[in-house]
Order: sequence, then structure tokens, then C-alpha cells
Amino acid sequence: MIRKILCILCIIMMTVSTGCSKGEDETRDPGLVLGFSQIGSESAWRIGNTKDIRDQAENYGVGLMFENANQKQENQIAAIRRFIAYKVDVIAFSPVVEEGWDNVLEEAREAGIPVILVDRNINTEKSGLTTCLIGADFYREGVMAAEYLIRKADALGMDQINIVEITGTENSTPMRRRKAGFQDTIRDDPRMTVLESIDGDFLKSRGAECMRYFLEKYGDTIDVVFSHNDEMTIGALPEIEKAGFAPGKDMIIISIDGGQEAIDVLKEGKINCVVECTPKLGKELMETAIKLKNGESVQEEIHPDEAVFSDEMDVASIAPRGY
Ligand code: GYE
Repeated sequence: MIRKILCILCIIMMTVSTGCSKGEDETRDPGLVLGFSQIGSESAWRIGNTKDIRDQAENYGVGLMFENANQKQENQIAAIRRFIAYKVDVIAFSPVVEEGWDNVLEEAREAGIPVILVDRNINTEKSGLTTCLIGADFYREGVMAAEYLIRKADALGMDQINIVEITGTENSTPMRRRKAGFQDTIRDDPRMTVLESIDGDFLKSRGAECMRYFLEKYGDTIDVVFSHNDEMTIGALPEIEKAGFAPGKDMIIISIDGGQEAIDVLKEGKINCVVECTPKLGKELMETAIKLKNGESVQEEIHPDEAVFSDEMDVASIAPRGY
């Protein structure tokens, strides 16, 4: 009991989204305490994801202990240990990389606290460390990016296509799965060559660095830039322009996320295609946490529906994105 009171006090100190429930809706659970370890604030996607989780915690009357790990796995592990010490009802986290979680998740299991994976997955030999995953189908996103490229190459009658790839954080789920989905889809198309893939860590500054490196090494032989998120794409574009090329015309630019800034650049014609990855996972997270607290079973994987925005459509009609 004392722990529970301490926990609630702590939540009040740690988060602006502590629920003061006035709810009639029976899906609300004002008694539920959810510990959530976020990766960081590296992108518009991540900031939108944090906002959505905070907003939905409030909507559902869930007490949220929110911790930002500033991109470091050790900070996430420490946050999960604090959630265990405070005896939260449910733990959720977005693992920055896939490996290295077994020990801390064993500790959560021993404490009897269910764990939800949000956005990204883990890689482990052990079973039953987590209950479910709520996040995008990153492999499918890679496939959709490649399918767009194949259609575009057909439309332009291209016969040799040199691609440079700026990937997300090494060993993270979106990096691995987006790369694999893209590769698997272009593999049998003899026109396609990936000149090189390098790690841009999902950061704008790294996107610019990677692009400078590619331009120096491959220059005007580059036909396509495939970038694993909008931030890196937006970092790369000015470098392409500085080197004397017109992005969207001299080079085909493909991005993933679909944040407002990238959609605006798509409308300007400097990006050709943006595969959507929605950060709005908060509602599913709250509903799943409530079910787990009530001892109900939950779906193992929940993937939101996602679209493709591109120069094949009437881009002016794309509705405001909200992130
Ligand atoms: O694409 C990127 C973010 O894990 C889906 O992480 C997420 C990715 C997203 O930083 O912008």
C-alpha cells in the first residue's frame, strides 16, 4: 500500500499526463499505473508518438510514469528497473535496439509485471518475456517503398537504377525490417543496384553526413535515395541541392514516416514518395494495458494500417498529418 502511494506521488512528479479521471466510459481505468520508457526525441515521429501516448493516458485515466532514455539502452534498462521497484501494474517500452533485454525482462517477469513492446521489437531466445507488440509492420513499409520505385522506374522507362540507402539506427527493428522488405522486393529486378547502405541513426544531421559521403563517392551515378525516415531525408536534401542536383527530379527520393514537414516537401516536388508510419499507438497501448491488468488475453501483434503518399497521387489532397 505504501509503495502504491509512493508510486502515485512519483507519477504526479514525473508526468504531466497523470490522469485525473472523471470518466463515465467503462474502458477507462483510473487505478492503472503504466510505466513507459520512450527511446528519445530524435524525430518528429518520436515526438508525435510521445504526445499521443501522453494524450491517450489522460483520455483513458491511466497514470503514466514516463521516462525518456535519450537514445541509450542503459537508460531504458534503468527506467524499467525503476518501474519494477515502484510496482507499476504494466510496463511498456520501445526498445532502441533488438538485443540485450533478457536480464531486465526476467526481472519484470519475476515481479509478475506484464510487459508490452511499443513500436519496436526485441530479439531473444527466451519465450514469454513480453506479452505483445503494438507497432508498424516495418517489413511491409520496405516492400511498399520498393514497389513504388519499381512503378516509377517503369513509368520513366529507366533501365539501370543505382540506389543509395540511408538506414535507421543499426540493430533496431525498423532498420532491419525496412531494409529487408526493400531488398527482398527489388532482388529479382535486374535494373536495381544498391550502391551502398549506411547508418544514419534516424537523425537529420547524420542524414546530411551520409548524403555528403554518397555524393562524393558516387556523384551523378546516383538515381535513387532511399532513406529510412523523414528526418534523415530532410537532412539529405540540401546536400543534394548544394551538389547541383534537383531532388525529386535528378534523383528519386523515397522516405518513410509521413510527418507534416516531409509531406510539405513532397508537395513541393523534392520528395517523390513517403511511406506512412503512424506514431499514433497510444489508444491501442492503453486498451491493451487495461486488458492485461484485468487478466484478459491480448492480441500478440497489433499493426496499424498504413498508406503511401507519392507523386502518383493528388498530393494537394493529403490531410494534415498531426505530427
Ligand atoms: O521511423 C523514426 C524514429 O521506430 C518507427 O523511429 C520508429 C522510427 C521512425 O525515430 O523516425
